[in-house]
Amino acid sequence: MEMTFRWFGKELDTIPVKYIAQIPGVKGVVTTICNKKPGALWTREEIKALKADVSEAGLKISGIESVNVHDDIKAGTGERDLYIENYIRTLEALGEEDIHMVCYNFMPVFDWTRTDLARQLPDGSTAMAYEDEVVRSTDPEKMFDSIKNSANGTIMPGWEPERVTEIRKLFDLYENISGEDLFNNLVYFVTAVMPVCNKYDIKMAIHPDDPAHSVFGLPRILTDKKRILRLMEAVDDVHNGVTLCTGALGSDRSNDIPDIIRSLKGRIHFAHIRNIKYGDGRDFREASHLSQDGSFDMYEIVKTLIDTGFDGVVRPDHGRMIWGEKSIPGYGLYDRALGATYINGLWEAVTKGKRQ
Ligand code: DNO
Repeated sequence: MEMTFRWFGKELDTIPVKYIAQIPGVKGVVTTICNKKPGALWTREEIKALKADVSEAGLKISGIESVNVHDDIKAGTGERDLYIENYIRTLEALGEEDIHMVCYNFMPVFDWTRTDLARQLPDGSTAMAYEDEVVRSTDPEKMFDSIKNSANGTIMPGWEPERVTEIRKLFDLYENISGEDLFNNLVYFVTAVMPVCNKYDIKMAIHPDDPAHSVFGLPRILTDKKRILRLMEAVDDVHNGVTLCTGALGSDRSNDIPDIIRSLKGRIHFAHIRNIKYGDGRDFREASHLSQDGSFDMYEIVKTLIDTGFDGVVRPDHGRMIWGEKSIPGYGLYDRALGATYINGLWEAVTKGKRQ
């Protein structure tokens, strides 16, 4: 496995990339061109510049998180074929630049959703949390405001304030789109990008829906084992793969993560490893990575990845805000670095244990 760290680039991230190079075992970053709008073309020059920023710190780009998919592709409307063509050309440019893993999502309108970006924990740290009742009683525009106001002055990727002006239009776009339509549009998109992925050996790694159920009445299609396997079978190509996000999938407590890992053997190209702690009903809050702090058995998750031969890119995922740090919520340096170190420890223990 390749241990990495998410970095939002020198303009957006509060963390200098050279600090990331000091975390034990981290050899690469997953990153993106942050101000790129979904659907826009990435040029080789821009990718080269991003690579130069990363390699200056002695790191490599282990994958892109994300090349975002335009809502016309998701909804199957308007300029979808034009945006797919741009996506293909972007993949071609990434392939030419020797980048071989791309994470993306197919969630309508919003990327991930949380209702609280800084819930106070007893030890004085803060963590992101989700409360179903808040989503049910808030409208999406208000949600944008509250996210903007509690983002430590940073811009939350996926929740860029200017998007609020498009929200109404986007909700109209999806008004008559069913989950089945969304799934068919996803298959159409994945089928279209497979030839370029095969040519350059680019592994597409779709991120599951976070949380793993509908929010604001929007359709969701990647929430459990059955639905993910349906996508794997619909386009049965190793380049059509998955980001195994434990926190996103685990937000539905009926999802058995080790079982999902086993069923996706060979198709997991990227792992987001983090822990959450369940509250009532669908509510949860994020936790440190350690098993005993949350609801997941992190040892079992790492062991299952290793047992099934997973050899892809790994990163610690959302961390708490600790030691007075102020950064993009979920993406501080300290708690994620602790997470990377913990996952590395589990990895070493399981690997050596297997040899005996
Ligand atoms: C949240 C992340 C997501 C993820 C995208 C992939 O913190 O896991 O924003 O990067 O859904 O496109």
